[in-house]
Amino acid sequence: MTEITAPKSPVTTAEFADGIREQLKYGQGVTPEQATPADVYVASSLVVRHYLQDAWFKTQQDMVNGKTKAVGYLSAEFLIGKQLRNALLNAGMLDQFDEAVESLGFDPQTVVDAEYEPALGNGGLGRLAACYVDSLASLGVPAFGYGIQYRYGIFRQEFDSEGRQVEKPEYWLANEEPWGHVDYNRSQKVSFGGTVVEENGRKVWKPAWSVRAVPVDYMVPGYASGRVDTLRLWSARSYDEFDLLTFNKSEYLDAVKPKVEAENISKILYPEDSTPQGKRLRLEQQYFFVAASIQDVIRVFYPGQSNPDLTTLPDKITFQLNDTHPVIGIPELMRVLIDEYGYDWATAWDITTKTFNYTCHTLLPEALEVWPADLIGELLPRHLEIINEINDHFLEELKGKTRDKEKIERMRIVTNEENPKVRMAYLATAGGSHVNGVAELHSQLLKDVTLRDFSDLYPDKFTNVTNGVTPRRFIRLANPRLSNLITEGLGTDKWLSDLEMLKGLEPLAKDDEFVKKFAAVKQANKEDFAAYAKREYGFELDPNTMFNSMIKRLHEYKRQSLKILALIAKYADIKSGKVSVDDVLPRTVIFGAKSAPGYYLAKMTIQLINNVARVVNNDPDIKGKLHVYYPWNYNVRLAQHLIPATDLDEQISQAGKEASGTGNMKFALNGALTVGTLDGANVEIRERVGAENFFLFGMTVDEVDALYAQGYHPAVYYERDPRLKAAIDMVADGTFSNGDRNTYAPLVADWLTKDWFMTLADFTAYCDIQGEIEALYRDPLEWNRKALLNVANSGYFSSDRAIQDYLDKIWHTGPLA
Ligand code: 26Y
Repeated sequence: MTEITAPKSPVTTAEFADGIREQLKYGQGVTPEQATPADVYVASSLVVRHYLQDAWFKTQQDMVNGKTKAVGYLSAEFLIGKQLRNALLNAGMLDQFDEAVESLGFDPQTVVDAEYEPALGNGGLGRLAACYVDSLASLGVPAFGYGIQYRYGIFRQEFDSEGRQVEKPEYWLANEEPWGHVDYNRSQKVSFGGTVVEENGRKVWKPAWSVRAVPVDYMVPGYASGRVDTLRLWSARSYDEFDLLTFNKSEYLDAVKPKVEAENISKILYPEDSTPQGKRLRLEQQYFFVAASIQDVIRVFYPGQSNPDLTTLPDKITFQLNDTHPVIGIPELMRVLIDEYGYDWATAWDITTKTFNYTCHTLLPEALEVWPADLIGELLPRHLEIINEINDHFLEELKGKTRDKEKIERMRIVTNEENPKVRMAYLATAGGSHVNGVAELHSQLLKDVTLRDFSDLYPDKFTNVTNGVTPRRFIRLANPRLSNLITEGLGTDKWLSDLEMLKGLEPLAKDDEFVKKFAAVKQANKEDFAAYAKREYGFELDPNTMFNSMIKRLHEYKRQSLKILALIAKYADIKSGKVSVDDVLPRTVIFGAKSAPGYYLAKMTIQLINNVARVVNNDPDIKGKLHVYYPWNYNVRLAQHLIPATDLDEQISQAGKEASGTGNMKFALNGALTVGTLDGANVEIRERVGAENFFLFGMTVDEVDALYAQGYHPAVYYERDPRLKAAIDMVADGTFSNGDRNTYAPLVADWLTKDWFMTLADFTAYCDIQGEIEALYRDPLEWNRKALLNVANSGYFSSDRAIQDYLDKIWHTGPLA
């Protein structure tokens, strides 16, 4: 079926079919005749696991017995997406699966569709973690992803009749889930609360309650590497199924309460992706998975040893902290080393700082986690003591490095105030070997602004690792047509494990015949997406229009409002006759975005987009030239369908706010052109694909800073550009709210008086570049030539390269021998 030579398959089609039959019989308890696609999905998944089992064992054995340091990627989120096809691809069984399933009378796509997507992440950070475990396994590096198996993932988004976001629980585990192997026998105990007492001159933590952390193991098969790493997601269970004493008094509900409370810990993924809410449960989650993971590592690497030599821990594993969420692991490892294994402070600190590294994913100061010391003291009293001691030692160390007392004060890990707070980013920086940002610009700003004092005194700690995405899921699986064309163009499929090989396509951009083939791929993908959107959402997309997508979390800094205002301006121009509808380039604008449930302006923006869609799509004056669609519940699956079908991608955040972006990389790799600001990884994408193949607009970081400093007055821009005025007036006058002028009043007021992310200041530049974009699009050969050059020059943005950078710069380890 596919022309790609996948990795050598460990199984024949006949064996695969036999395996499915056997699983159906003994696992599902149905005959092939009785089986539904969902049954065949479960059975097929178990067959894949079966064939991966030996490689999984061997990877673990080689890891424990060998000398190669492993990687422990600690992350509160792993947005892994559907597993079956990805595992089939990486293990080399795609064709065997297709043929086996067909031989049993089923349609492979229907079977694959029966999988429910695990949505265990909010957005970029969670998806990045998933790409990274894929690359670690593909490079043959021994690794664990450690996180939480949330019972409810990110909410399922719906829109009500007014176009407002409605959040529904995402109970993804409602049906049998064949990928996660629940391993009760490797459970860990995690404790909370209580007090610290001194016994024989030693501190002893007497916790008040404990939960059982049960590991759920997901295999992470590497692409063509023969290695299978582990994603170990912890699930919280109660130790006391029933409190019998209470139960005897027949207070049934009280008796089950402890169970409910314990299990609450892994119940739900917090849907915030920016401002840390000071939620006790979130801290419980963070400690829960990190404490379980640290114990697990000691179990795995020092099996059966009651008195292990933990000074060797930094040679066994390096922990990467995915943002501040797992940073409580630093005091936890200190506690384990000192209290449980009797190491002195200095030795424990040496081990700890050698073991941890920290990746920062933000520049928004409000997104850096800060915990009230009181709360930590209540939940983790011993940890608070240790954090205070770390702070004391750290301040001492600083005195030896600088005489600047104010600087030392600013660098406190625990603030000096009536209700002290613990700054987790500072704790991570002090308690680890390396700190990295996720794109060049971001890492620079981290050093110059966010963690400036730290980079002054510890310049060697700071480095950059630009993000990357896995080409297996985001090119090969998402875009098989383009994959085949790339393989044809390069004469090999090796690019799937060495993405810089895409460079070999560059000369083909001069070959009109090849460019036409490339254009045909895009066209076919657009037709596929139109069919998908019809089936899934009831939308009627015209694949003969430009597909222009903006998919990402809904945030003011990402500036979906800039996109929608420009669109409204265009609509207003047509309505007022300033622009003849016949001259308008047909364009279909597609949004995908969830908002944090409590984020008022973001939710109002969603409502506005939906209502602009309703009005514009139904206005006969527009003659179908402009269409707006907002498929609800944007997730990995929708991304995999939409990205390959997109002509123009929007990366229009305010300069200096988007740490990196990873969607931008996926789009460039799938041959979309980008309209974007000089922000995050856009900068590097533009450098690589060439300025002439990227639509740049808007203020730079320096210009943004200067404008803030000078005093920003958005109303000036409203008065200055009639297009902007017309657009905002149209929102204000009720055009998109059935005449009700109140509906969007808070949004309009924010634009005109605050506009913190300077949407209005960048509006004119954004509208002006549309002319350039449209002129190019009217020349399909030139457009596609540039799109092809984007593909050819984006190989750098593979997560394999990113992981190799982590290996070289931070982890200092590599593949298993
Ligand atoms: C603490 C809690 C509220 C929280 C939860 C999730 C805070 C942040 C997040 C998620 C952040 C996130 O997804 N950041 C994104 O990380 C990507 C991967 O590095 C970047 O590409 C992207 O620019 C950044 O916004």
